[in-house]
Amino acid sequence: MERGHAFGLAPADSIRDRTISTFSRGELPHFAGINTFLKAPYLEDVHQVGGHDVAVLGVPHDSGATYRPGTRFGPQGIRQMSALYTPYNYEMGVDLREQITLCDVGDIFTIPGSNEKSFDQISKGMAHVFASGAFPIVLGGDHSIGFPTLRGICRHLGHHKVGIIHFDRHVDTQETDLDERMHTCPWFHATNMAHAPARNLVQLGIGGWQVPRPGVKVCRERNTNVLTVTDITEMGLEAAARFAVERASDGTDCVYVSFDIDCIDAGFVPGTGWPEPGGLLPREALKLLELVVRNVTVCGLEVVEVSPPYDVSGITALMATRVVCDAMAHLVISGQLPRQGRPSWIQEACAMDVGQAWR
Ligand SMILES: [Mn+2]
Repeated sequence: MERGHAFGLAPADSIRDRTISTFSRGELPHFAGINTFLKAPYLEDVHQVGGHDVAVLGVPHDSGATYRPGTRFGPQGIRQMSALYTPYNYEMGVDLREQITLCDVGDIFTIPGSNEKSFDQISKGMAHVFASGAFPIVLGGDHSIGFPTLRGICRHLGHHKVGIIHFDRHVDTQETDLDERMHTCPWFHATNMAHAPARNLVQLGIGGWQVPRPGVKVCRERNTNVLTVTDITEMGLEAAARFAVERASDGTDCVYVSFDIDCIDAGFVPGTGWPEPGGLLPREALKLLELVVRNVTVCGLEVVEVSPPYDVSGITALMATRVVCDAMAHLVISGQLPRQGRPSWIQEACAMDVGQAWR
């Protein structure tokens, strides 16, 4: 309140609730204000990012979309819908504002005409946030960004290894699509990096009529771990999560979670590039996320493929908000946040074998 009054003036005399300010400063009212994620402070100077437990960064890139674009508006769409949320979750007893320091560092400057230049920008930004010690949460963007985000992390892993838990209807493992590294391709290139072995890639929710055969071939050649929606529902969420945790953690030091919003049934997430019916129910996806995040050492999270131009009432962006907020709460409950010192797998020094060009 002091801050609200200092920066936004005390309210008009007729206002009985004297905690209100004249200019909206802080959370209330939810419909007012400048949208950062969850109304977190906007951090203009990215050199200061290491002073926070969590940094949200937008990656407004959709040049990797092979059909419906629009995910360049994903970060703004998610931020806008996140204004609907308070930092408090009744069921989990977590208050994110009280328990962690969160900032929004804004967006990466992506280059719409070039996936490769955008990838270099994304990797450089991700490496900066990751090396600072702040937990990175990425708002996509199409799924092509999965490769450069993880490449940024690998730059600072030293000799450590990272597993990937990938929620999606699509395998996203082919080398190229339409002659470029598109959103169907991130895990082919990510698992080419020595830090991210393909045997630790777990793919949850795969299925339907949009899984390209070139990608399936790569999954088989590299022995990735695929669970379809049918697998998950038949074995049960607990067993599916246990499988994911075991495979992703086996021989690795941390796990990157890549959540494609289209892993959820198209009826709940129409605002996405390749909607596919028959996906996970929201509560199934959220429960899987809980069982995963609480039981592995997570080094970063991305939520991708929210396309506001195709969205209805912002429900897809709202689902992404929910995924991000739930994940943060699970990180708090499992003791991963706030960070108790710097995790040993974050190395200040760059591993120079991971990309030379984007220094
Ligand atoms: Mn997908």
